[in-house]
Amino acid sequence: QTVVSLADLRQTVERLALSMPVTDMHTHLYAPEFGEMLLWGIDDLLTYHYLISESFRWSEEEYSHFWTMSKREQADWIWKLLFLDHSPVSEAASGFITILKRLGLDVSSRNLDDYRQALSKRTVHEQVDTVMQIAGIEKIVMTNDPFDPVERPVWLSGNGKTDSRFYAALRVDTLLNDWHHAVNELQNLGYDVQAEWTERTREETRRFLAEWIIRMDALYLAVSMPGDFKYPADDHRSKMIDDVMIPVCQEQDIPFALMIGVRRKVNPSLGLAGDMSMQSDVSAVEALCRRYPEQKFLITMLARENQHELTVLARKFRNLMIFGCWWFLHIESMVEEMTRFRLELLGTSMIPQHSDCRVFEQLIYKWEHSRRIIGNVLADKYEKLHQSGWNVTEEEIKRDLDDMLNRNFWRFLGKGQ
Ligand code: RAT
Ligand code: ZN
Repeated sequence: QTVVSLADLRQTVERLALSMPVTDMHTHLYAPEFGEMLLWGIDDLLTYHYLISESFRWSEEEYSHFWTMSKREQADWIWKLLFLDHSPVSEAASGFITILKRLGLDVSSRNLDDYRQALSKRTVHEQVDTVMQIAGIEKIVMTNDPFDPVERPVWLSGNGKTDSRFYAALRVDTLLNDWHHAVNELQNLGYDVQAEWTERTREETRRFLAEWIIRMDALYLAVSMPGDFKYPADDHRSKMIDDVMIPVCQEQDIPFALMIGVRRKVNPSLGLAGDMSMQSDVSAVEALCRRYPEQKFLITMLARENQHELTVLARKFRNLMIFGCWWFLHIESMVEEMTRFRLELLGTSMIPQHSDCRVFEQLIYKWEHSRRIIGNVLADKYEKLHQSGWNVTEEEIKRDLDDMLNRNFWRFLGKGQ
């Protein structure tokens, strides 16, 4: 095992950061078995909700008219506004260009129909294989909701688990954030629940979760929370967490993932693109970690202002794993800033990124952009060590990257290979 010389250090770290296999621990992607739920191709890429909100900044178009357009028309509209009339310098727009380039399309032609045609020759299976290979993604964790009428039958028919590259995460937003609706859904699925928090309701909600965790082989429970999420509090969320989520997670031996700091629908006319970020109360996570030391929590927050405090909290609780640069933080400047202070506060004992992809080819740009930054920040740290006489080997660089891009997640789950 030879040490990497200072001259080769940065290049070696970059090469490995760009190529080490990744476990993408939170996405909105689906295995091909999920049919239309798996979005891919040019028109889905251009109608990504991140690009929709950026486009409206350049247009007087009625929101309602946009939503009556076909997907192809929406894509044409976005392409013109964000790529032809202005330069695609934003993270999401430049990401689309990275995708075109890596797929081997002629970026300089700016010919959207050529791109469409090139991709339409591919089958979904070919595209999934190609993209995973280009992006170096080995394992993908989906976002799975038993209340979704399109998704549910795939699980009930046993087809949800056929592709071993894809894993499930059971999303529990409705149970925590819209109990009224959840009661209806649970009743329709045959669970004996009612709006009041009775013992029978608690039991049946636990039974529902346990059955679906087992059916999906879910790796963790997940929820997104508004910034004003408080814990403990005298409210539905705290009762649901204490009486249902935690007991079920403990029994099934899986973590609970909380993504905190979203303010939904600040502009409802924008649909999915109309959500905003807000500051959160880190002490809610602190209280959970202290109260349930045996329970693992995967946590990410949406406000930049919360990141440092949350990272410090991870120094205090080993049952807390921070992950990803979520949503509006998934831009190069924030990834750089966050990765740097996370490394400085926690070393490599964190999960620096997840993709949150909704459209399959996005794996290419989201990971390429982040891998480059992670590699660069890490290289700075190794160079500094080198100056003090601490030399790393290529094996050690691989180990460190493997921890951050892959193994920390599995180890935290208790499934470290
Ligand atoms: O990043 C996104 O695409 C958001 O719309 C959300 O889906 C968020 O990531 C979430 O999981 O709630
Ligand atoms: Zn998400």
